[in-house]
Amino acid sequence: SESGGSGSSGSGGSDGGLTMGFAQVGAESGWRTANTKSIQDTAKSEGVDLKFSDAQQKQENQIKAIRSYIQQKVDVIAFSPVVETGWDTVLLEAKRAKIPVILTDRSVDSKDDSLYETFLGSDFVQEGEKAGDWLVENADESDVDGDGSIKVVELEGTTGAAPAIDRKEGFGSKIAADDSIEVVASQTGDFTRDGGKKVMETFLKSEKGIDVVYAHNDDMGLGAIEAIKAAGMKPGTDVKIITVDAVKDGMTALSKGEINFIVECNPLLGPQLMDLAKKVVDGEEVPKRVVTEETTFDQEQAAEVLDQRQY
Ligand code: GZL
Repeated sequence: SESGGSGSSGSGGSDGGLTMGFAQVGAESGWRTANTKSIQDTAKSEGVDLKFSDAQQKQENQIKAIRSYIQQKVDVIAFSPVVETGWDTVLLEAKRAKIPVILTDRSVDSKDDSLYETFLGSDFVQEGEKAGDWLVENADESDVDGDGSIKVVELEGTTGAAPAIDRKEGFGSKIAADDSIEVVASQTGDFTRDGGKKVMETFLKSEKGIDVVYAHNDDMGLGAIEAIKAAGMKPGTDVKIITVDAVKDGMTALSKGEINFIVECNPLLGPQLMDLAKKVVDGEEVPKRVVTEETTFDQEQAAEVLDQRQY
């Protein structure tokens, strides 16, 4: 669906500001909702004429939206690629139309980095490493059934998405330090709560002695909690849970001890995105890569900051 942007097309929006076409992934998670809000709120406060589309997690819809922005001759295109591959053709069309492109949140695997001006987003490999480090450091308490081995089930993000690929890589590289830790099952829950619940239900049937759940985002972790409770187990106690994002619902579960550790992934990219867009449209140099600031939370830290969280 496409919305917003009553401004004129071409250089300079309706009020002389710039016109941006933004092709969003979808509305699959609390993180995505917060990310969309940050972009839309900042566009409004910065006088950016924003044309916005939601691709319902389908690459073909994002490509369609980017093509429509090219037709409308927007000043700049920004998007979060739902998967890493398959973007070169449409990005080449934008380049030929002389419309600069900014990648936000997720990146593309294109060899030709002249197809975009800059990539603003988190370091997902590092997020996975932080999750793996925590498990290695807390291995003793994570061997819940005390059988000497730590059996992990992994709820992966959208297949082919940069955060799913990189969070898996980062986590795996760190737990390799302790051979008592083993990922016994791993499957995509597509970053949604329902997906996480369904996959966890199958894991609880197929795997005996699960000690830890590593979910690539809070929403799948919250879905897993529903399945764990339905199986008569206490999440955070009978099964340790590690997630990524630190959205409100995840932090609430963490403060209650139903999740044990959360790696933050900052969705509030609006201000940096609009700043980069203005620089790019004005022909100013921008760094090829801008990494977002973010941290980690244990139960006590979550309880401390919960009421100040913006998302
Ligand atoms: C990460 C972002 C991911 C979030 C999920 O930057 O792409 O997509 O971790 C969201 O919650 O669905």
